[in-house]
Amino acid sequence: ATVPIPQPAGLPILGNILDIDSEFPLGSLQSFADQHGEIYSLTLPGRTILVVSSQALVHELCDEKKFRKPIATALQEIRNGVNDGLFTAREDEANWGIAHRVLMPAFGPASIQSMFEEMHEIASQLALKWARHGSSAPIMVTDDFTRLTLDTLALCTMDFRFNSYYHDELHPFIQAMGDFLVESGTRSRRPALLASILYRQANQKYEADIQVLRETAQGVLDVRKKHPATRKDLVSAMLEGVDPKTGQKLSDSSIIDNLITFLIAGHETTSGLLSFAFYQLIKHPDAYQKAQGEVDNVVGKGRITAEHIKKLPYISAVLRETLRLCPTIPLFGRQAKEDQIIGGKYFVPKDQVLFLLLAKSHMDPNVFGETANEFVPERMLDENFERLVQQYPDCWKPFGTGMRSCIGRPFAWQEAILVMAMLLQNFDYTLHDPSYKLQYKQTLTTKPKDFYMRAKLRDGLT
Ligand code: MNH
Repeated sequence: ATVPIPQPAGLPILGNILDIDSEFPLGSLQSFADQHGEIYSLTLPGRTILVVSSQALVHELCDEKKFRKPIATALQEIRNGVNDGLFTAREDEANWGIAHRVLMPAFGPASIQSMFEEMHEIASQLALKWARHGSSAPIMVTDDFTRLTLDTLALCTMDFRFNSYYHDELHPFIQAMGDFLVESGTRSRRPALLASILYRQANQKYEADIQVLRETAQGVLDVRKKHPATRKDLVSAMLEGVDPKTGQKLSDSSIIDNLITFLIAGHETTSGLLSFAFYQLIKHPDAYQKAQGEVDNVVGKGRITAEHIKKLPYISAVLRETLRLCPTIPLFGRQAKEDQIIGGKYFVPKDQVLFLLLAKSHMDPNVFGETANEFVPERMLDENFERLVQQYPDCWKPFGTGMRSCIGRPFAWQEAILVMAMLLQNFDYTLHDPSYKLQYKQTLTTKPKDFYMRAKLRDGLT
């Protein structure tokens, strides 16, 4: 027998839409979970979604035989700019498989390691900036890390320099991408009927932004076609790669879709991770000492090299624990392939969309015990982490699941460890405003809001 799925009371027609904070929807989803438990249903204009927030239910939904990635809400709108690129392709679209098989090797270990020097270069630009600004200047953490992650991604994968640290204004591409993402989110919450009449100006700006994105990507592609592969990177893989299964290559428009996709998917997430990691370390002096001590022991005062990256387990644990408490993609979707019963008692019809609320399941007390809400990097040290995910599968899912999980994970990991190590090696950090309380800013991803810190050089720069 099945039991009804709890639902917060709402209004006729509008359903629960007014109960959801449009600035910070995540906060509303979390408080519904506090009130209604591991699963609840939300009624929005035109559709109903289910939200799950326990490790046990998340684990069931990660079953690839029973559930797939849905393309709904904001992802559906992002298709206006990038079509069936890797992130936004539907399961049945052939271009996903072609791009996935062609691009996987570009994210293999050897390939990622070959990007180390260019990652190091951009990280050094940031360190230089902080050194020059001096120890009392407020650092807008998320802004500086967004410049870092975008410049790193574009340089390493496309041989393209945004040079974000050398301009006050962000590159037009970056501006257009930001506006495009925000508008995609907004559009997904607007009633469709009114959209084309009432929002003409917004729609024109949206189209113009998409134009900027596609023309910039086209420019990257043109340069490479004129000067064929002087180096092996993502763009060369896109141009030369042949899909072993179909024998097909990526079309030019598919290359453009995917170049923009990588720039979108590959920067805010890592930038948010680094920002939250610094917040957590500043707030937890013990962990801070251990992380900095590890860098001092392993790297010392010399230059960080690719070999050091695997020898910094505590830094790794800090990053894992940060993504547990502050997953920068705080929820992702699943869709039922058939009628199902989950949790032994909840009926889920075919095609139903469900959200996995990581920002809740990552703190499941059944898994993480009394310290579920606390920052304890030790639990994420390799041995403990392995044991945890074996005993409670899918209890840590910041990179998504199954065949649609993050292709950029090894890239993000190497970059994040390098940046943490270099910045801890060279500076000491404090909050700019000692009374700062963590708040979230939510776009497609989440990051800390209004978080400023200060960086004081320890010795000279290395
Ligand atoms: Mn990433 C998919 C999280 C860094 C490129 N990424 C996903 C998903 C999550 C995710 C979650 C699955 C979303 C879904 O199911 O709808 N990604 C992250 C996090 C970081 C990250 C938390 C950093 C920390 N991602 C990166 C980087 C790149 C990248 C860096 C590029 C170099 N991610 C992608 C792409 C996909 C993806 C591309 C889509 C993969 C697919 O569907 O085949």
